[in-house]
Amino acid sequence: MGHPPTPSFLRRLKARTPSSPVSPSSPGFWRSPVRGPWFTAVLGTVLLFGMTLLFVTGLLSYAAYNPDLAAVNDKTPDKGLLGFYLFDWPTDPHWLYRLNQGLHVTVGITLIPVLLAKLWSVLPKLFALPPVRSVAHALERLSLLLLVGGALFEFATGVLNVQLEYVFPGSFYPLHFYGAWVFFGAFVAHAALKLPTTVRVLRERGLREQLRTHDKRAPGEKWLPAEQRVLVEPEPDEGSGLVTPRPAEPTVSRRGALGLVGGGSLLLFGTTAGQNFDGWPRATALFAPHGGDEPGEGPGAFQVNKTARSVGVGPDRTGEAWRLVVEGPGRTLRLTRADLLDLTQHSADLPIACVEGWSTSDQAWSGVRLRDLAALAGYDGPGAEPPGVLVESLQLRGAFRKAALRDNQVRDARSLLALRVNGADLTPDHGYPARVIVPAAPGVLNTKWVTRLTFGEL
Ligand SMILES: Nc1nc2c(c(=O)[nH]1)N[C@H]1C(S)=C(S)[C@@H](COP(=O)(O)O)O[C@H]1N2
Ligand SMILES: [Mo]
Repeated sequence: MGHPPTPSFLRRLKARTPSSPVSPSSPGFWRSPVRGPWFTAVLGTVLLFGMTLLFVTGLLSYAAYNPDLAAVNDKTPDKGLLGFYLFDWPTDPHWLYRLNQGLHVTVGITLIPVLLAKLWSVLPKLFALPPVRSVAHALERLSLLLLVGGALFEFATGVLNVQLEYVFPGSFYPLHFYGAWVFFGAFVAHAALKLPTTVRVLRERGLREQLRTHDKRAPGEKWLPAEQRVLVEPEPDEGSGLVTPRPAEPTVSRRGALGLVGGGSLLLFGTTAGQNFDGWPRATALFAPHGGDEPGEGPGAFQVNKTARSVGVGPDRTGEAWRLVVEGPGRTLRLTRADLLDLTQHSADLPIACVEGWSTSDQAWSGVRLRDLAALAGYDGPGAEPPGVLVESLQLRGAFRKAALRDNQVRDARSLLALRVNGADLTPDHGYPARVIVPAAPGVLNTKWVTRLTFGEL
């Protein structure tokens, strides 16, 4: 019909039909051939176990603070039913909190690449249209919002707390605690919904087969042209919405992609785990808080949370003028450090394990048993069992100046008001003249620079 199209017409036509869909809601926008049900299922399975471990160790870590014991410990007074599981945190084994919190923080940090890869693998679904197809679909998307938002929130608050030493002092606990429940609710629903598909996909396609990379090299030839190489096996979509209808040329094989994620995780693990030990391993914890701090040498050369100077504790208040007030029903004592050293001294090998995820090996503490001090305060009659205690520091500003210990913690023979560590007087940074040390307890309950113990009803 008449004239052939002019070159300028063709140019304009081409401009109007872009060669690639621009909207992220069109399936062809997402072109990585790595995406697919199998890749997502593998990452999802790792997270199923990993996130469950994080949730359980998180709840345990929360219980370890004795939040149900006294208002000074409780940063979440409105927890209501969410505190249903709280129990008396035990004092055995003495490394319990060290293990629990080491796992919580180390596994959490290690899972960051897996979480990011999992979110990347399902990214196209975030933009899928129509946004809502039915009531059920709307509910599912809402639960995904809580799931993804909750996961990112928990990782962000956790990492910030670990790295920046309490950017939100006090309020970290409610944020991370309530966030965990929101996340885990959505996580359980999501896992239940996706488990059948995940199991089937993983069963049907063997790991080894999926990780095989085909370069389809013809005999005698070096490489086939790029478009004939298959680095990633095509994978049936099965309505998952994950497989791209317009695969781009692969830049990485599926094995390579998983290797990248695993390698990232290994790198984070290798630069985090060392903070759970003294000596040279600690130097490998590059991303650990206080990473640059040198614990120095000598008996007090193990990790310090807050130095005496940083919280304004000076020799004017820890020297000769210092007294320990021990209070019980109808009895109040004021003791000097010399008085305390005259009492029977006991020792215990115990670690410091911080909520931030770092811990020390066992240190040799010595001092007066808390239960002996309870006896002095009046719990010394026949059959008198020591009660809990409120511990107060002479520190005037900053967090962690007070903490409450439960009766089981006071009664343990290894729970000390420590005066010495590793054969020498406590250093100022470790709480001179006296600090509390309790087996299996989180570091925050091991109050430094103690000036008052109040035994009895909390
Ligand atoms: N008075 C007081 N005691 C305190 C703290 C504090 O800031 N002030 N920090 C607590 C925390 S969070 C930890 S982990 C341990 C650390 O003890 P360390 O500094 O001797 O290693 O001390 C605990 N006792
Ligand atoms: Mo801590």
